[in-house]
Amino acid sequence: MARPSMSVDDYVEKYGPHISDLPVTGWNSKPEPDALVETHCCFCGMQCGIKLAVKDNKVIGFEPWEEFPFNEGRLCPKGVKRYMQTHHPDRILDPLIRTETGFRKASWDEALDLVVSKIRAIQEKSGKHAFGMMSGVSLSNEKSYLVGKFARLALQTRNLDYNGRFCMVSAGGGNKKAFGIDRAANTWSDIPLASVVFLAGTNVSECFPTLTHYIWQARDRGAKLIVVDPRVTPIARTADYHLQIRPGTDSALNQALLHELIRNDWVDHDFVTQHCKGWEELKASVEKCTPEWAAEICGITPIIIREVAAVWGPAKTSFLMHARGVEQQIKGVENVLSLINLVLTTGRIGRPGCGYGTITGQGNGQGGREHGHKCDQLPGNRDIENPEHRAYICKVWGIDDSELPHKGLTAVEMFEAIHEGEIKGLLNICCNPLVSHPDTNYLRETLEGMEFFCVIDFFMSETARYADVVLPGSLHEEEEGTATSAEARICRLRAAISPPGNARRDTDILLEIARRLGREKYFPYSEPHEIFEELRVASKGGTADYYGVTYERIEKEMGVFWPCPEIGHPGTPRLFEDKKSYQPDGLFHMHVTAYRPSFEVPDDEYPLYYTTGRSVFHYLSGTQTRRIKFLVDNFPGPVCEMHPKLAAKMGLKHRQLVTVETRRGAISIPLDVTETIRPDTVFVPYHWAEKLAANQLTVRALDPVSKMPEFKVAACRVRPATPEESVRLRKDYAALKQEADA
Ligand SMILES: Nc1nc2c(c(=O)[nH]1)N[C@H]1C(S)=C(S)[C@@H](COP(=O)(O)OP(=O)(O)OC[C@H]3O[C@@H](n4cnc5c(=O)[nH]c(N)nc54)[C@H](O)[C@@H]3O)O[C@H]1N2
Ligand SMILES: Nc1nc2c(c(=O)[nH]1)N[C@H]1C(S)=C(S)[C@@H](COP(=O)(O)OP(=O)(O)OC[C@H]3O[C@@H](n4cnc5c(=O)[nH]c(N)nc54)[C@H](O)[C@@H]3O)O[C@H]1N2
Ligand code: SF4
Ligand SMILES: [Mo]
Repeated sequence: MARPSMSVDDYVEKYGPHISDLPVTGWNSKPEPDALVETHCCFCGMQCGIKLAVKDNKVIGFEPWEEFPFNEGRLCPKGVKRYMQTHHPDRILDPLIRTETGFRKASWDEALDLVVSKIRAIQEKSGKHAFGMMSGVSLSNEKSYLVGKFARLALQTRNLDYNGRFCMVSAGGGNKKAFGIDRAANTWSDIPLASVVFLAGTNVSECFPTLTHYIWQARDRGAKLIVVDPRVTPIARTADYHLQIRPGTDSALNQALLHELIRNDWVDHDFVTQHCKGWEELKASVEKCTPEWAAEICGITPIIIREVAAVWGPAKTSFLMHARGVEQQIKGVENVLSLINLVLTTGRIGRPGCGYGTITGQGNGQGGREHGHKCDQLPGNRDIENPEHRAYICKVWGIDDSELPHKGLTAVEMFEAIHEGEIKGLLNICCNPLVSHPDTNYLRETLEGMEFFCVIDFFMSETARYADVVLPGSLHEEEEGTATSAEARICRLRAAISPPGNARRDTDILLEIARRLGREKYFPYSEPHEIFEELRVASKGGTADYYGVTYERIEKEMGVFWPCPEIGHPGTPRLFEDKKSYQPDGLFHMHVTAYRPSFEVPDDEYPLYYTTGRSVFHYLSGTQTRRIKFLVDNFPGPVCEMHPKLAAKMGLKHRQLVTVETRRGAISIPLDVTETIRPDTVFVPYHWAEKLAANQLTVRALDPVSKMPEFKVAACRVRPATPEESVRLRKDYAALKQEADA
C-alpha cells in the first residue's frame, strides 16, 4: 500500500489556500496501514472524499482521495482530524444504566430489557404517542430510513423528529413552496461558471472550507462576489460588496433589491410571465420598498443596495447560496423565499452557470431529510398527511393506513410537550440538545423531568449524562451505507472498522429493540444494503426518487445525483433544465415576503443584538471535536466578538472576561475585540455545554411554517464578569483543555 509521499508542508502548499490558510499538522505520522478505505468525512454537508488508513481494526490516519471529484483531496482541519475519534479513550464501550451515584456498566441484555420494559410501561399507561424519538442527520440514509420506520412501526409513535429542525427546515420550507422540491437546484460545478456569486448568511470559509475552492475559481474568471452578513467573515473580506446588515433584516434588503430590479427593468419578462406564478402580486408588494426604506431597517446605506442591484440585475450568469444566517429565524422561510424571488425575477436558474441552492449543513442533512425521520414526512420526501403518499408507503411496509401514525410534533414542540409532561419518555439517537436546542436552561429542566430517557451515542454527550440508559452506538466509519451531500450527490460510506469493545452498530441496536418489542416482521434485514434496497422502492415516485441508484453505481460513478427514477437513468445534477418546477402546475411560485421584525429586538434594557454560529475548528454540539487536542488548542472555548467602538464605549478590553445576558440566561466568556462585527451586535459560537453554552441565551420562538428556532437573533447586554463568574470560567476553560485527548 502506498505511503503518503507528501510532507505536511507539501500538503499545505498544495491545498493550503483552500483550507482557509489554517495549519494542518500531524496527518501522516502513522505506521504502514493494512488498508486504505475510500469513504467520506463524517462532518459537514460537503461530504468530502477521504481515504481512511486502517490497521488492526483501528483508523490510524488518512490520505487525500484525489480522484473524488468534489474535493479532489482537499480537506479542512476537522476533516484531517476526524479519524482520531474511532479509538478515543472516551468511546463508550458498554451499555450504561443510571444508578443513585452515576452510571454502571451493564450487559446488552439487561440494558435492552430495561429500555423495552420502560417503553411498554409508558405506552400502556399513557398511550403510544407518550413515547417520542429524536434523531439526527449525521446518520446515513439507511439509518435515517430505519429510524423513520422504527419510530412509526416499532415504537408506533407519531412523535418522531430530528435535528434538521434546528438546521435545514426553513430552506426546505421555502424550496417546497417555490419549487415543489427540497434540493439545491445545481451542483457546485456551476459555481465557477457564474459571473456573480451571492452569499447570504453563510460563513463558507469556516463552515464549508472546501466549497470556497469553487468560489475562487469563479473569482479567477472575474466573477463579482456579494456577501450579506452582520460579520466580516473571511469570505466577506474578499467580497466586492459586503452588505453588513443588522441581524434579522434580510427580507427587507431583498425586497429593496427586487424593487430596484423592477425599477431598472432587470427582469426576465419571458421567464416570469411564462414560467412563474405570483409575479403581479410580488411586483405590487415591493412598490414602496425603496433602498432608502430598507437601508433604515438594515442599518446600511441605500447606495450599496443600488450598487448590488446593478451587479445582480443585468448579469448573464449567477449563483446564489444561503445558509443558516438567513434560515435560523422566525422569518426563515420568508427570508429564503425573498432570495428565491431574486433568482426567479432574473430567470437565472436551470442553465449552466445559473444556479441557486441552500448550503445544507450536516453530513447527511440532504439525504436524512428525504427518507422519513421528519415528523411530517415519509420516504421519498412524501407528505405524511397525503392519502396517496400514505397508501404507497403502507403498501411497501405491508400495513394498513390505520397502522401508520399521522404527523407528530416538531423538535422544539416535542421537548415542550415533554416539559409539560404530555410526552413521558424519549429515545434519542444522534442529537445533543443540551447544547444545540434554544434556551438550554429550559431544556435541562425538560430532561430532568422525564420518566424514562435513553440515548444512543458513541461519546458521553452532555445530553447523555441525563439519560437512564446509554447505549454505545457506532461512528460513521463503522457501518456501510450512503449519505447525500449538499449538492444532492448520493455518496457511498464504507465500513472501515467494526465498533470497539461492546459497542454495536446503530442499525443492530434499533433492529434488536424492534425485535424485543415484537415487531421484527417489519424489519427483515440484517445489513444496511438490504435497507437501501427497500429505501429505493419506498422512494420511488416521490420527489426524492432514489430508485435507479445502487451501491455499485455510486461506487463506479463516484456519486449519483437524485432524482434518479429508473435503473439506467443518468441522475439529475441540474434541476429545472426544462424550465419546469416540481409543483403540480409546473410553475415556479413567487411569494410575497413582507418584512416583519424579529421575535426579540434590542431595547433600553437589552440594547444589543445577540447572534450565534460556528468556528472552523469545532463541529455542532462539539462532542466530536472538543475531544481532539489539535482543534481545542486552536479554539479552546467560546468568546464574545465585539466591535472596538462598542468595547471602547463600554470601557471593555480585549480578552477581558465579560458576562453576556439575555432574558433567559447569562454566559461568562472572554471578550474578543474585533473589527469584523457590527458595533450593535455581538457573536458567540455555540459548540460548548452547560455554563459555556451560547444557547442559554437564545429564544424558543419558532418560524410558523418550518418550526425552526430563532438562533440568529435575540436582544442582549454585556457587562464585566464578577470575580465569582471569572473563577468559574477559568475552571470551565481548564476543563475543556483536559477533555481533549493528549
Ligand atoms: N466548522 C464547522 N463547519 C460546519 C458546522 C460546524 O459546526 N462547524 N456545522 C455544519 C452545519 S450542520 C451547518 S447548519 C452549517 C452552517 O453554516 P453557516 O450557516 O454558514 O454558519 P453559521 O455560523 O451558523 O452562520 C452563518 C453566518 O450567518 C451570519 N448571520 C447571523 N445573523 C444573520 C442575519 O440575520 N442575516 C444574515 N444574512 N446573516 C446572519 C453569522 O454572522 C454567520 O457568519 O455549517 C456546517 N459546517
Ligand atoms: N445557538 C445556536 N444553536 C444551534 C445552531 C446555531 O447556529 N446556533 N445550529 C443548529 C444546527 S444548524 C444544528 S445542525 C444543530 C446540531 O445539533 P446536534 O444534533 O445536537 O449536534 P451534534 O453535535 O451533531 O449531536 C449529535 C450527537 O450525536 C452523536 N453522533 C454523531 N454521529 C452519530 C452517529 O452516527 N451515531 C450515533 N449513535 N450518534 C452520533 C454525537 O456524538 C453527538 O453527541 O445545532 C443547532 N443549534
Ligand atoms: S469541509 Fe466538511 S466534509 Fe469536508 S473535511 Fe471539512 S468538515 Fe469534512
Ligand atoms: Mo446544521
